[in-house]
Amino acid sequence: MEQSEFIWINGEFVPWEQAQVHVLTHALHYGTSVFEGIRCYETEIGPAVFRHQDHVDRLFRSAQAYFMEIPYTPEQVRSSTLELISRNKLSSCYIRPIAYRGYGSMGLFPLTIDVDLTIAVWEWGLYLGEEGKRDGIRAKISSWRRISPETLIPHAKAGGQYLNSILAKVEAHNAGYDEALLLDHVGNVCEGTGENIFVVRDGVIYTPPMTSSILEGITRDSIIKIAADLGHEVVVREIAADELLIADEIFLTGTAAEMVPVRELDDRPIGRGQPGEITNALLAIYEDALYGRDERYRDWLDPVPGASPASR
Ligand code: PPE
Repeated sequence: MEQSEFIWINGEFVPWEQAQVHVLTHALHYGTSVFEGIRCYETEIGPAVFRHQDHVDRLFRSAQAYFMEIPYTPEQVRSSTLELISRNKLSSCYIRPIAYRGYGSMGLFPLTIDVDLTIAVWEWGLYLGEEGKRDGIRAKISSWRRISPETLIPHAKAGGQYLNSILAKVEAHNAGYDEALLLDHVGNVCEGTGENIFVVRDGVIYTPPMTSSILEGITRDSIIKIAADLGHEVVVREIAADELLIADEIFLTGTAAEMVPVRELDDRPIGRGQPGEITNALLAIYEDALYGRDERYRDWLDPVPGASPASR
């Protein structure tokens, strides 16, 4: 991976190579961590973090779901992240804050173990590649079902929960596909391994609701708003698996992946087997929003202080 200079650990800026944990860190054994994936873009108004506050808020909600008290305020996390980007002299990067049960004791009762917080920033390309974003990807419906609210907390972004995504991802990869789509525990469409899903049919845009065990994506929310502003009808409702096969367009959304058209599902072309019209129209405005080119969405940008468009 692309290294940067410093990582923030429990309030200190530590050189990248020294950012290490003990092998008996609780989270390493039991997955007791919660994290975020955020991106900073080099925008019209200088380096700025996209929907920063919303990501920080979700981090704290995920922590609360697993009884973790983060020993910093959301504002400290936000401002430390901005300072970290600035100290690393980055103008665009991926941001990974993670709160985790640290070193202290073993066993499944976690409440006596301190919660540590680290924030890392580095340059990271698109999850499913530039090519995937431009031409669309080939996806497979996974034989693995998404974690259900009966066994875990799908709305939390917690480390251990990603074993589910990993099973689906490797299965799809080994079968020669770019990405897996998971159904929820009752068989409705849920999401990709690290992306939410949208389906377009007869000009209407559909996406699964909270009750389909999705992670409530911030990119998903941005796309819903942009689509509505463009005058599209957006319907949040349960989607049956077979509706995917008769869709005109399908696309995925997430911070790491951004927005990715699905051109083929289980070896069948979706629509004309290439990114659809509505997908492309939304993608263009979403990119304008990310890079500060559309005034309507400037509120979504949190500028990195001290950096200016000319400071590259
Ligand atoms: N579902 C899952 C399971 C998920 O992990 C993500 C983000 C989303 C939906 C989309 O959420 P949002 O980024 O708020 O639009 N996945 C993050 C981590 C990916 C990773 O592989 O690591 C991300 O995109 O940063």
